[in-house]
Amino acid sequence: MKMNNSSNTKNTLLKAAGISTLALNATLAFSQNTNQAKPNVVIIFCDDMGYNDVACYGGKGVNTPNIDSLCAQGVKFTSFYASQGVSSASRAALLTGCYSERVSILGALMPSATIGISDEELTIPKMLKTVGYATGAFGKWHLGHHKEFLPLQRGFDEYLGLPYSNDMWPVDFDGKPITDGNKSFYPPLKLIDGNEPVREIKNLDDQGTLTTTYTERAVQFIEKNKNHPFFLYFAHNMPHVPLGVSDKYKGKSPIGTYGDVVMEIDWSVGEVMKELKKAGIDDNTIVIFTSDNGPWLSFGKHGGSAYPLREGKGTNFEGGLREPCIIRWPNHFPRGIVTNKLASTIDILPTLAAITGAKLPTKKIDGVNILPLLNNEKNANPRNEFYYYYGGQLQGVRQGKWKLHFPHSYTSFKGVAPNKERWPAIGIPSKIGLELFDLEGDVSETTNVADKYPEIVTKLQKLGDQAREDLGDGLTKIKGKNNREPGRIKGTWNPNVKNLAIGKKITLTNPPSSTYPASGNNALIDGKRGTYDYNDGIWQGWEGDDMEAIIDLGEAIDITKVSCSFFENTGAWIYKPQYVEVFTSNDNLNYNKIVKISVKDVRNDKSLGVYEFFTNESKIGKVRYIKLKAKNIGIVPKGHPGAGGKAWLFADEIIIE
Ligand SMILES: [Ca+2]
Ligand SMILES: [Ca+2]
Repeated sequence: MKMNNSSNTKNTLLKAAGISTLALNATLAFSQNTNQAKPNVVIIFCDDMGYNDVACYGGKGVNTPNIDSLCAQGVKFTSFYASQGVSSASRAALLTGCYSERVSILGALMPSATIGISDEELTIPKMLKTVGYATGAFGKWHLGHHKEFLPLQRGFDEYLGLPYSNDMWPVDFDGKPITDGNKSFYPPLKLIDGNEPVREIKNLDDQGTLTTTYTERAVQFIEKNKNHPFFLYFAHNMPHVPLGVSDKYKGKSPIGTYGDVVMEIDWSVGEVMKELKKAGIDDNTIVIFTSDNGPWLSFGKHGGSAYPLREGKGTNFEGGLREPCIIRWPNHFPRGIVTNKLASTIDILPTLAAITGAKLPTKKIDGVNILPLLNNEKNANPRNEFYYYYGGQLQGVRQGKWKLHFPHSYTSFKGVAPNKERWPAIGIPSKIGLELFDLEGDVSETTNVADKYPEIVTKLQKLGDQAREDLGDGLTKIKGKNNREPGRIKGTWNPNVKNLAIGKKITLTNPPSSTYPASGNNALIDGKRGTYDYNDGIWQGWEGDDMEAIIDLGEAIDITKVSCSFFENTGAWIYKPQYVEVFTSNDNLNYNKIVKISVKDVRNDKSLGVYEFFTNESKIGKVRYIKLKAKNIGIVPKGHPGAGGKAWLFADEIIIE
């Protein structure tokens, strides 16, 4: 499709201005002072849908009459951004109104993840509950699969769905069970109702039931809550691979299974709209349709298209995160207008706050109220800047029509031929330098104009500096001042422990990996104990190496016990030590081994836990030096997708009593 070249942009703006006048004359524009009943809110959030995947955004070979009719009845955005080109980060941002870096949910959380969205964050459902909304989430969650992070614990009254992506299952791309390779280590994929698993998704036929199952529950939720305001968060697992479609749409699209799946999503949109009409509430329901990130191009025909945008999912080119977005609220927002002004999923929370009168989070957020845009107010431009983050790296900034990439690596799929049906192709490792693009004239990011506009480059670099100071940047190794902690599974232990070694001297024979240094030298004897998240900045990690620590208590003192805890999360390549030895000495030369604790069989049991190794003498005696050695298993054992690679050993804290 052609869009956003200069003449089209002009047409768009002219058209928008015309409708704006009409809307204002008819006093239909919505303001916060309305006395009407609070509107219901429906967010339909697709997974990996590209910019070019529905008919009203130029998609070919897909018949999407229901989505197109939302377009005709609402506001269509052509510069709307998911906050980041990857699932968990994108979802965290949508539900908190923050850049993902602020709430520290990055990338796609794997089945081995032990974090989730923090309970300290005011999510959209929690916010809307404060003003009387019923809340339901149906579909993909991906903000922490452990019970304490599931939707019911984060503001939703009801939930049915998959806890993460539909490809996180022990099944091969062809739908057959897998016994080796990456996915063999994933636990069975379970559909969760409330907090309980109810059904296993075992094969491609099961995948084909998801869209229908979610739609039925969404429709029931509307039926049940039609008499008071509700928030329906309908997050499809489709069209993320492995594609699954029911018989209703199998073979219906000339472009193949991907088209069938999109058509089934369109059917689902139609069912939701039908139910809203039937309940007589469609006029007072805000419907938002968008997606979490761009198309997964490595899957060829099984991924979507972001045409004419460059690249797709996992990158910070426009194809990675610029999404179709339609927002419809009849009699309030104008019909059938198109805006090319910037907006993002992070703007939805503050906009809903403005509409419903709910109080904004007290913590800092990044979203802005885009009601002026939705009301088509003259010259409205509530968001003029956007930061392109990915996994903690600030890879670019946009201001107005200008986009500056900071030098970074990415994987390109330009010109990469698709692999066989359902199997991913391998992309090309690529790099981009400091490059400036004019997104109005060159939406495909083809021509770097940095040399031509040095003053724009300088201006955008300054914006980048502000973002780095606030949220950090892995590319320039700047730590942000205002990143907040994710939710973590708390240990059953006290995070602050008494330890005779606090303030004493510790020497490590092998330094920990530079990726997991924790707080530095004294991390193992600082009185603080790690959570169930090895990434919490408290655990020290050794890759392939053993841990050996010598603690000097300064003088010989009476001690009764030495212990040390180790983290195990084999899905993340972290194993218990093979054995732990404890020695004591009074001269730092002659050591007396007091115990060797061996683990019979360190295996790939997919376990997650913290294991405490301790001496069991009732009294050790007067000693000055304590040496503790933990033997890394070294190599990841057979049967693990990482077999043969270096195993990790994570330790904290060495407690002397
Ligand atoms: Ca996604
Ligand atoms: Ca510690």
